[in-house]
Parts: sequence; C-alpha cells; structure tokens
Amino acid sequence: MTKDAYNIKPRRASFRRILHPQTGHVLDRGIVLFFPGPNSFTGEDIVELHIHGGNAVINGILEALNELPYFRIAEQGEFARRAFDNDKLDLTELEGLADLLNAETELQRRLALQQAEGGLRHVFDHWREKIIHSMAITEAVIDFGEDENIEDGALDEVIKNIKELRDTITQHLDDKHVGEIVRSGVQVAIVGPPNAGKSSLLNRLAKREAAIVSDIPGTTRDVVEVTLNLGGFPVILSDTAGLRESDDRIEMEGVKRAKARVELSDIKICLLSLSNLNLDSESSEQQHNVNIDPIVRQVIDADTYVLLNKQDMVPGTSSFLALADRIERETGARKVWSISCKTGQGMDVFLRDMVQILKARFDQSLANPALITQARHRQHLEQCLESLEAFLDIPVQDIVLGAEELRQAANSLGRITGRIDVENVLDALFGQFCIGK
Ligand SMILES: Nc1nc2c(ncn2[C@@H]2O[C@H](COP(=O)(O)OP(=O)(O)OP(=O)(O)O)[C@@H](O)[C@H]2O)c(=O)[nH]1
Ligand SMILES: [Mg+2]
Repeated sequence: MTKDAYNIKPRRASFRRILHPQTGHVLDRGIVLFFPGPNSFTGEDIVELHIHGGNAVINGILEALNELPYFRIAEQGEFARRAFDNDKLDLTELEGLADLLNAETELQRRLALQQAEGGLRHVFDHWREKIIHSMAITEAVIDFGEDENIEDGALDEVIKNIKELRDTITQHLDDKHVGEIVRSGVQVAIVGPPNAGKSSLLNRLAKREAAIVSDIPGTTRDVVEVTLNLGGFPVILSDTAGLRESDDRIEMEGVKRAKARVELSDIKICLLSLSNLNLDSESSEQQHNVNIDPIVRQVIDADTYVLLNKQDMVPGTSSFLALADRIERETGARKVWSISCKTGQGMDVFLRDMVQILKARFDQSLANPALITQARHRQHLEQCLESLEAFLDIPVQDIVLGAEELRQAANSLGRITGRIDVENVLDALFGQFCIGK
C-alpha cells in the first residue's frame, strides 16, 4: 500500500504516503513500521500503520485493506492470544500485560510490569524443570533400575532436590498475600461508634461527598467504598455503620455488615470522637477508663489504628500524648492520632504515617520479582506443594506412585504458566541418560 514497500526497513519508522492498492489514490500520509517474525510481538510478520484518526481516513484505509486476500479485523485480544500460541508469552506474562493496562497506581504498574516481563515465568519454569529432571531420573530408575547406567544414589538425590523445592515453594507461599493485595487494592476499613465522623473522614480522604454525613447517629447503614492512591498504594477505603446496640433491624444489619467488613480488611482504623470520650480533668485520668462502648472496644486489637476525631471541639489538648498513651494501654491499639475532619488538623501527619505503615508492610516483599499476584497462582502452587509432599511420603518401593505425584506437581506449575507438555519429560529423559543401547 506504499509505493516503495520493499524499501521499508525492519523495525525502523518510515514516513510514507499510503495508497489504495487498486485505485492508487492517496489515502493518508503516515508512519509504517514492519516487524518481521519471529522477532515480533506475536512471532509473525507484523505491519503497523500509524495514521490520522479521522473517521474518513480510518474507513478509507480499512476498505483498502479489505481488498487484500485473507484480511479480517482482529478479534478482541487476538494479538495476545497469538503471542501465547506462538510461545512468545506465557499465561503469567499475559496476565501481567492485562494488569498493566488496568494499573492505576505506581505500585500496581511496577508489579504488573515485573510480571509482564517474565518475573513469574522464569521462577515457575525453573521449578518445573527441576521437577521434570527429578521425574526423568525416577522414570529411569523404574524402567532400568537394574541397569549399571543409573548411578547409585540417584533417588536419594531426587529426594534431596524435591525437599529443597518443597521448602522454597513453602517459603514463597508465605508472603502474606502482598502481591494479591497490591494488585487488587489494600482493604482499609473505618469503624467506630455512631456520629464519630467516619463518613466525614471518608469524604475528606476521597475529596468528594461519597457518603452521607449528618449529626443523626446511625446515618450510615451500608458499607460505602472509595478507592484512593496513598503514596502509590492502591487503597480501597470502606466507611461502615456506627457500632452500637439498637432495636432498629436495619441498623443492626448495618452493624453486622460493618463487623464483617472489618474482618475482611487488611488495615483497621477505629475512629472515636474526642468529644464523647468523657475525658475528665487530667487529675482524674488514673481513676476512669476512657469511655468506649464495649461493642467498639471488641473490634480494637493490636492491629487497629485509632483516630481521635473532633480535635477542634476539645481546645488545648496539650495532654494529647498522655491520652494517646492511655488509649494504647487500655485498648491494646497499635497507634493513636488525633485529627479533625472539620478543620483538617492532624490529617497530614496521619496520612504521612499511613504511607509509612503501608511501606513497612508491603515494600520489601514487592521487591521479589516473582511475587504471587493472583489466587490462581496460589491455588496451583498449593496443589504442587501437596503433590511434592505426597511424593516425599511415598516409600521408595512404591516409586511408581511417587513418579505420578511428581507428574502432578509439574502439571500444577505448568497450569500456572499455561504449558503442560508431557513431551518435555521424554526430552529430558532422552537428553540425560544413555538408555538407547
Ligand atoms: N466539630 C466537628 N464535627 C465533626 C467532625 N467530624 C465530623 N463532625 C460532625 O459529626 C457529625 C457526624 O459525622 P458523620 O461523618 O456523619 O459521622 P459517622 O461516624 O459517619 O456517623 P454514623 O454514620 O452515624 O455512624 C456530623 O454532624 C459532622 O459534621 C470534626 O472533626 N469536628
Ligand atoms: Mg456515617
């Protein structure tokens, strides 16, 4: 479709007039790129036309292309599908690519790119090769056990290698789900008594009126979610119904939902109102416990962060540090801040600390290039581990059963990367042993 098609150099941008192949009419001027296979995205020859975006130009070029034999519009995801079929990408890389397109924060982008560039593929393929190698030896022992060509102690070596791999995979699975959490967003739930300002906090952080705020206790009933980007971390922040006992059936359903959401969350924030804590004069601090309803107290544990709201209503909280200390001691909460959702007081410090908390919890693990990002990976890895354990439990005389467990283990890994191929076993077998005599 250009006059000097044969002068287009591979992988170099060429600025050309684009012509109708039959009529010779100029359709547009644009950039033509040619990627000859197999060094292209799909492994096939690929031509890219970078043209102007007007409807007439696009339609004209599509009509012209339609004149070419075998031309058709690609189906959704067809290029990725072809890349997979031609072994250019494995399943994990495809998943990474899809995540990259959907990434909303810096960390999600980093994680997706790592995976799209083969971070997981390399690790899983390496493990799978190890299992296939062990399988090859095991099969050889089964078939040629008496033969001199099989080294003494070959099976001991297999058992040692499988034990090592089992430990490596166990360690890999013990990642506190960091990859999955960052991929889908850190769940942060705000809980607390009614009227403390939970919905006000959500709105302030979301910078919009996502939840209804009113001075009537029991305003929020359903869980209200917003997504935020906190220092690159994707956060799903949930506002919940105020916790209290009530005769109102709908309110109690809200309380039930609030508790369920807290259970599910990665980070709990309990919001209390400074104006309701019944803080007597400083001298009486030692005599009274802070006034926190037992239903709220129950959800505060060593993983809960406490926010004391409405600081603007309690002027001169010079003794805030002592108060924070006291609340930490009494409730076992992890850390306490004081803020005002009304004036924004204390919000900077709280947010800065929150980012540090997220970093401390997730940053180090994110450096692992093979972090599990999907439940699918975890499920297959757990199955792989089960098969390896089963192999190690089988007595040596039942080695045939053992070989089957290794096959299952390799298949589980193959399912992650999308390649289960028994031919590999045969290749490895023939490649490693001189059994053809
Ligand atoms: N003075 C002051 N008032 C506040 C502050 N934060 C919230 N309020 C007010 O407190 C009242 C309750 O706020 P909400 O955000 O609806 O409280 P909530 O915790 O979501 O309440 P429920 O949904 O009933 O559980 C509203 O009248 C807010 O305007 C604050 O920092 N200072
Ligand atoms: Mg509310």
